[in-house]
Amino acid sequence: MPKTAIVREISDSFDRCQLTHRSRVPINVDRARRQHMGYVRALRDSGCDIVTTPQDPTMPDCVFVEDIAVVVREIAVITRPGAEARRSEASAVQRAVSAFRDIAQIENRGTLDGGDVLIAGKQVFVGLSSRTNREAGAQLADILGPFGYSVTPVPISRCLHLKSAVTTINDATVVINPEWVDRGIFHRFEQIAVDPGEPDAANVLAIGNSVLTSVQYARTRELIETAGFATISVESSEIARAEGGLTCCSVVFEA
Ligand code: CIR
Repeated sequence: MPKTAIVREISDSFDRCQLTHRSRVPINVDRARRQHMGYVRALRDSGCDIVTTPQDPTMPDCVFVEDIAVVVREIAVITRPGAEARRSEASAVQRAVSAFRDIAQIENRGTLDGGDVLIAGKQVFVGLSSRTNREAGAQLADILGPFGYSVTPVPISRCLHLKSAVTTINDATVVINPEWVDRGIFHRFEQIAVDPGEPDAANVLAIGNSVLTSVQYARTRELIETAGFATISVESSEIARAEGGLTCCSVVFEA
């Protein structure tokens, strides 16, 4: 099935991004842009059609489109990001997504970052984090329930988002950092635990038959390959300085 990936250019003000669990270090925006180009190339090589949205210099975090839209086969949900400064990112992403799906919205007083939404088949896990609240989880359940999805809340406190701690490789396999999320919640999945020296390595992006991993997490990549999955590694060190990972920079869905 052909896939579409919505991405957004890196903002001129990227070095003024939000940070929660990381300390601020200088970000080289040109290098971040080169890494982002490599990431987009990997998405294209994995079979995605790319839809690019221009950056906005007033929106430092606009590259992290994942937080703005949750897309399933039946509908797209435009979020209400937990960081107030990021709410203006929604309109451009909504325009891009509405070419593909009907749109629903998370409404005030719900706050939701797409980084907290992990979907495996019809099961949706929602991280209750510093960005995402129970109200938004309930709204998401109301929107997706009629399409047969069930929503499971997952407490998250040691990292930014649920998907900082766990991502799916397919509907039966997760990559997980058990220090950051209760692995019992994912008991029905095969679990590939990250190398303990690479806590951020659970954020991988599976597309078709490949798994995008970060160059800097070589030991976890090896564990994923040993489990039988082909990987493509991309540079994302500069993006990591903005507390972003691989899933954050795209919204991928079946066209
Ligand atoms: C933020 O704090 O909102 C951005 N600096 C990083 C967002 C990363 N997004 C994601 O993990 N889905």
